[in-house]
Formats: sequence, C-alpha cells, structure tokens
Amino acid sequence: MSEVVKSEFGPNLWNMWFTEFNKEGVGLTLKVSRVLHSAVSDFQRIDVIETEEFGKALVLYGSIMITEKDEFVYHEMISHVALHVHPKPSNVLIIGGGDGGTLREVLKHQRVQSAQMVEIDPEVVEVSKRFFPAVASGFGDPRAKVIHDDGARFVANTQEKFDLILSDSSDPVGPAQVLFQQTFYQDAFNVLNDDGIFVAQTESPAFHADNVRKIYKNLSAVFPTVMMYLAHIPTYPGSLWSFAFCSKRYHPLEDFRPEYGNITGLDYYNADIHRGAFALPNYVKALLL
Ligand code: SPD
Repeated sequence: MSEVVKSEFGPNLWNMWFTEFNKEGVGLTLKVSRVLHSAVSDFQRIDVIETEEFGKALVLYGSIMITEKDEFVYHEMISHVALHVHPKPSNVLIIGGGDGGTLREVLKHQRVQSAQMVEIDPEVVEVSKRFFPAVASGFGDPRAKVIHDDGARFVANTQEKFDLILSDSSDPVGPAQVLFQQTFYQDAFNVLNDDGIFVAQTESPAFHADNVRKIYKNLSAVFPTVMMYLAHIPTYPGSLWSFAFCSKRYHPLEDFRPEYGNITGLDYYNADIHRGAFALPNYVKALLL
C-alpha cells in the first residue's frame, strides 16, 4: 500500500517561482522549493528562500543578495583585489555586508588586524547566522567587530582611520541609497589613511547604465584613481557585476602583488582574474567617459 506523503508547505509550493525584477521588462526567475523565512525589519523586507538551482538565497527588498551557489564570486571579488594591492591593510572597514561574506574573505588575510563591519540592520546579521552559517563564519573571529549603525553616518562621524574600506551595500534603493552619493564617498576618503583604498560594489553595467555612470562620476569627483573591474555573478542582474577600485596612491595593476595574499582555496579570484577583471568591454568603457 502506498503512503501519501503530505507536505507541510502545501501542494502548490512545489511549483513556486521567485522573480527578481531587474529592470522594466526583465527579470531573473528561480524555482523555489521552500520559503524558509519572511519578515519585515525596521529597514526592509527580508526573505530566505530555498531554490532548486542556487540553494538558499537571501533576498532583501526583493533583490537577491546572496545565494549559496554563487556568493563566493561577489565576496572574493569585493575583498581580495584590494587586499592584493595594499601592502599593509591592518585596519579594514566594511560598510553593509550584513550577511558576513565580505568579512569572511577579509579575515582570510593574516595582515588584517581589525575588521569592523557597520551594518544598519541587525536582523540581516541574525538571519545570515541562522540560515547561512558558512557565509557568516567570520563573526566569531576576535579581529571582527560588528557595529549596527548607518554606514554613511558612521564614516561622517568616526575619528578612526582605515587602510581599506569596502562598501558592500545592497542596491541604491531603500536604506542603501545614501551609500552611492558623493557625500558618502567624500567622507570615506576623509577617513582613509594617506595610502588608503576604497572599493564599492557598483551595480550592473548592462542593466543599470545610468546608475553606473552617476556612481563613477561621484567617485571620480573624490578619488584620484577610480578604476572599474568586473565579475561574472549568475544571479545578479545581467550576470555581469561591477566594482570600483578607488585609491589615494596605489594602482590596482601596477601595485598588484600576488604574494600578499598567501591564501589558497578560493573559487573565483586568482592572479589572472585580478588582471583580467580590469579589462572592460567598449560599451562599459563608454559609461565612464
Ligand atoms: N543586486 C544585488 C546587489 C547586491 C550587492 N550586495 C550584496 C551583499 C552581499 N554581501
């Protein structure tokens, strides 16, 4: 006799799909096997879904922040590029990054003595610890410190100086909007040491061309060196994601030192990727003119 297995989630869920609308008329659709968490924090809507192809995904404000399958690309690329250029990145500041993935990568470098993460939304940190322990693995490191504050307010007020600032924000809607403005970039510049580096995630050149243009204009008004680099992230809009390397002194290619890292076990970043990531297609170069 066969047994009917009842799903506690109901029969329809097995045909459930999540669509992130990337821009008018375009979206990424993933088949969902379970909804694990849905809440509205003081700052945003937070969802954790389990997808068939990419494993668990953290969705903030309707936009995918990480998936288990491809988070390594983003987190390795926002962290290791600058960490292989700066000779002494002792004091690192992460703005946003509540899931902990950037913190995890930064802490792989033994030259980092302190890594502070300023995340506005404590619920994102809690959700990541609960559902993404492999991403949140750096929170227990004695060099890590988590501050719950607005990142823009923090850099405007802190008396501390940093060697490296990584702006691991969500998209420029909702609470993260301010992290793409010139005022924030100027405040970040001011709290960097004289040879400091600032790296920011700068959205999709394919789908957010106007945003990308504005962001680079704002950055170039502040930093003497601003160079875009790219990474392939399957679940981000357009699958092609951009980052800005902004610096007071160092050049991302001339001052690149593969030996600074002395780390193994990365799944995306390597010396060839470091160099190749700064090669831009012509339509992307045109956004920066
Ligand atoms: N559209 C997605 C942009 C997300 C950038 N931040 C991701 C945070 C991961 N730590």
